[in-house]
Amino acid sequence: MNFQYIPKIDNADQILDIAFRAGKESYSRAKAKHKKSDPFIRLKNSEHASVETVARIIEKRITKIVDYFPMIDDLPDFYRELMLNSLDTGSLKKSITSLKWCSAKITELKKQYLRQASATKDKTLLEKSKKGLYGRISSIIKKNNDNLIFLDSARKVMKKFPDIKTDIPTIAITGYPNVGKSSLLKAITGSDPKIASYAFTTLGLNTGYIKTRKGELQLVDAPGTFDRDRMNPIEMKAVLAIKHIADLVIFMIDPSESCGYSTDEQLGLLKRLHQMFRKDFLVLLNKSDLIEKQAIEELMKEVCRTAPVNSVLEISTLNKKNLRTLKSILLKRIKDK
Ligand SMILES: Nc1nc2c(ncn2[C@@H]2O[C@H](COP(=O)(O)OP(=O)(O)OP(=O)(O)O)[C@@H](O)[C@H]2O)c(=O)[nH]1
Ligand SMILES: [Mg+2]
Repeated sequence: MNFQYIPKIDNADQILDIAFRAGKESYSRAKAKHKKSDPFIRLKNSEHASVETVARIIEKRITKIVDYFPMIDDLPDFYRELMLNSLDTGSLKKSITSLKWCSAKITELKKQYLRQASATKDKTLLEKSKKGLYGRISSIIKKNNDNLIFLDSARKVMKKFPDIKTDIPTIAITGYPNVGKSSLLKAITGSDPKIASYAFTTLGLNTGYIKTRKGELQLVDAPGTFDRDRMNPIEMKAVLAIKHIADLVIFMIDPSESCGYSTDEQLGLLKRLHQMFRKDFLVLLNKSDLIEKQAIEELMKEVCRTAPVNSVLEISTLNKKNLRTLKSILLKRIKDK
């Protein structure tokens, strides 16, 4: 799902300004069109055109805003929990309801005006009731200014939601910073995440896809150390992705410790994540190009003592060691689910 393209939401003054300006233009156009008509009919037609335009523009703008915000209860679990954790969803629902009411009210007032205007033969009354209508429209929209401002701030939060598919087989790649998670994503999916020799390079959830016979396999680079008391917004998104979307979790270890974390620390995180998520885990010992075979074998035994994971594989994203094997393991493990 993608929330990245919700357009900016105007405030009350901006909406009114656009609507009334367009109303004025419609008025002038209608006046020019009915140049030869009786002056009262000409006025009536011009006023009608103006009112229709003002109401149409406001109704259209509000419908667009309302349509962009999804019904929270209809969202997939991942996005629903993400919304609940990152937004005041009560205020969101209230703002949307209020805007819907506001649009319906403006439609009703417009119809009321047009009925009265069609019936009248009094020029002063015609002009007075249009003035009254525009006054009420302004006041209704201005009363909703806080809702419009709130929705625009919600839009900015939602823009940062990751674009993840929630209905295809998915693998989450976890592990300490700098162990090579993004390098793996790039090597096996061809996506192009940022890779660097310092920790916390990935500041969002990168995704990559592998084509399979039945469709696609999604890989999500889920960065973070997942310290319960100090989780940042990216880690929170990663936790939700692992919890709600991942069918399999890859835990990546850097046995060379060039990532800046000892193997003991990394095994500690593996244990914690395994207990936290209770999912199917596959452990990868990356950067095998930097370490002796014997050290790798010892670490494999250590991994199995730490957590009952289903398989451990040594790889190197640098020289592509075992990446083909890994791909076929992933496809098989996902097929079995
Ligand atoms: N020697 C060697 N270096 C590797 C290997 N895989 C990744 N690296 C290097 O390790 C560093 C970190 O790689 P990233 O892919 O950015 O690591 P990450 O786990 O995504 O890091 P964060 O985004 O900070 O969590 C980079 O300098 C990579 O070039 C490997 O197999 N061998
Ligand atoms: Mg990364």
